[in-house]
Order: sequence, then C-alpha cells, then structure tokens
Amino acid sequence: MEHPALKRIIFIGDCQVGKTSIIHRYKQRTFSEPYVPTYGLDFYSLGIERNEEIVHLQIWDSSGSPRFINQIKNYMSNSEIIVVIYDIQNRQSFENTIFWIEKQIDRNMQHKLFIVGNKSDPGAQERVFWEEGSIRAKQYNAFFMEVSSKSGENINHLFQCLAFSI
Ligand SMILES: Nc1nc2c(ncn2[C@@H]2O[C@H](COP(=O)(O)OP(=O)(O)O)[C@@H](O)[C@H]2O)c(=O)[nH]1
Ligand SMILES: [Mg+2]
Repeated sequence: MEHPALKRIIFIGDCQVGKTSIIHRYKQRTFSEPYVPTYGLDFYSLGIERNEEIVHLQIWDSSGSPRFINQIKNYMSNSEIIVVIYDIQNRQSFENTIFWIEKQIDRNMQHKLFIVGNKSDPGAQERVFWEEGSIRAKQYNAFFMEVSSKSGENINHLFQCLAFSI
C-alpha cells in the first residue's frame, strides 16, 4: 500500500526557466549562476513538515528539450501535481505554457496544476506581469505564484503549497 502522505510532482516548462534552480534553492538553500542543463529527468525526494505531519514529495525535474517529451509524458501521467514554470523575464516562455498545458498534459487525468513564474528577482525587468500569469492560471483552474530562486522569494511558500494546500 502506498504511503498516504506521498505526493508525486513533475516540473515542466521551457529550458532555462529555472526548474532545477527552484528545487535546488529549496533543497540546499543555495543558488548557482552557471547553467547546467538537465539531461532527461532528475529525481528528488523531499520531506516537508508542518505541525506533526510530514508530507513526502517525489519530485521529477524534467528537461524542457523536445527530445525527452515521451519520457516526460510517462512521468506526467504518474504525477498528482504538474508544475508548469515560465521565466517572467522571457515572454516566449510564458506563451509556451499554453503549449505545455494544452499539448502535453492529458487533461482527462485531472492533475492538480500549478503555474509558476520564476525569476521574479528584486529589480528584475519584468516582461510578463503578475496579472497575466494570474489570468492564465484562472483559465486553466491552476494555482499561481511568482517566485525567484535567485533571491529565494516565495520558494518556501511554493513547496508548502505543493505539500499542504491541496
Ligand atoms: N535572475 C535569475 N536567474 C535564474 C533564476 N532561477 C534560475 N536562474 C538562472 O537561469 C538559468 C537556467 O536555470 P535552470 O534551473 O538550469 O533552468 P531549467 O533548464 O528550467 O532547469 C541558470 O543560469 C540559472 O542560474 C532566478 O530566479 N533569477
Ligand atoms: Mg533543469
């Protein structure tokens, strides 16, 4: 039997939006500038505690590269939560959230969906406004937030929401 407080989560979205950095920021409380592409899929296991309760998160970090789409799809179908990430400083990555949601996610599976705008650094040149992300999330019945793995802004909040708010 499966552990009741286990959640399987997959991070998807374009290359370089910061999927890996968000997980590293939470897990190691660090941020590193050099870009190391994710090859296929990486796996992380996290335990998140609140009060007496611990929720175990199994997180799959995917490559945004089309070469791995089929592999990613397999893991998506096994995930309760799908987190679609874009870079608020890169409008194309925001437009591509539609591709990820409509073309790649099987909407019949009733996954919980999160849309997350990353790189919301203090003083960042914001090219995609918070309202635009929020409207898109409403359209797809998704949770929405902006985070920065560089400054750490909202990163804990994101993982708390993944673990507990649903
Ligand atoms: N300014 C800024 N850069 C970031 C942030 N998060 C990630 N990056 C940078 O964006 C690049 C891609 O990050 P990475 O996590 O590898 O993206 P992935 O391909 O989606 O996994 C790296 O050079 C990171 O240092 C952020 O919050 N702010
Ligand atoms: Mg990556």
